[in-house]
Amino acid sequence: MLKLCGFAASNYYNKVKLALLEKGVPFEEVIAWMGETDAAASPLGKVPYVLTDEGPISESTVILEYLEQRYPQHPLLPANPYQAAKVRELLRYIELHLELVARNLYPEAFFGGQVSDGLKAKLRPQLEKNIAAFGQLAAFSPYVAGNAFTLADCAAAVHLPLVASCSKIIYGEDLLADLPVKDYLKRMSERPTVQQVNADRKTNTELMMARMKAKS
Ligand SMILES: N[C@@H](CCC(=O)N[C@@H](CS)C(=O)NCC(=O)O)C(=O)O
Repeated sequence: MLKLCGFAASNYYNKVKLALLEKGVPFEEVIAWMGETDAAASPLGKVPYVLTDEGPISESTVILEYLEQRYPQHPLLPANPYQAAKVRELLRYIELHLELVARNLYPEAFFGGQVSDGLKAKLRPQLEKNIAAFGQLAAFSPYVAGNAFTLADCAAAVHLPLVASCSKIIYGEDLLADLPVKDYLKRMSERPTVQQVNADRKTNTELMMARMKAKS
C-alpha cells in the first residue's frame, strides 16, 4: 500500500493527504519528523514524500500529479487541457507566490522566533501584489478554480489559513481579507476529508510542540 511519510502538522503533507482522501486511494501514514526523514527518499530532508511499489517520490506537487495519473478515479484535474492548466496555474500561485513568500514569516508567527523588521517590510508589498494576482485568477465559486473540487483546493484549503493567520499576527491585518477566503474555508471545513485533515493536524501539532519543548 502507498505510504505517505512526514507529519500531519505540515501543510505540504496535508495537501497530499487531502488529495488521497478525496480520491479514495488507500494509504498508510508513516511519521517522519524533520531530521528523521529517509535521505534516499527525500534528498533535501523535506516532507512529505511517498513510498510507492516502484520507489519513493518527494515534492508535494509532483506527488499530486503522480496520484492523478496512477489513480484516475475521482479526478482532481479537469479532462480539458486548458482547464487543467488553469488549475495547475492556481496551484502554482498558491504554493510559490503565497505560501513560499509568507513562509519567511512563520518563524516569528508560529514558532516563537524572530523575523527582522527589514524582512517584514520587504515581504509585505510582495505578499499584497501576489495576493491581488491570485485573487484575479481564483473563482471561489464555490471551489477555488470554479465548480469542481480540484488539486488547487487541496492546496488552498491547507495553505490559505496559514497565509491569513501569519499576516494577521505579523502585520496586524489579514492580507487575504479582500478575497472571499473566509467563506471559502468555511465551506471547505464542512467536507469530511478536510475535517479529518484538520483534526489530525491539531493532534500532531500538539505532539510536535511537545517534542520541540522537550528538546529545547
Ligand atoms: N517544495 C516542498 C516543500 C516541503 C516543505 O518545505 N516541507 C517542510 C515541512 S512543512 C519541511 O520538510 N521542512 C524541512 C526542511 O526544509 O528542511 C514540497 O512541496 O514538498
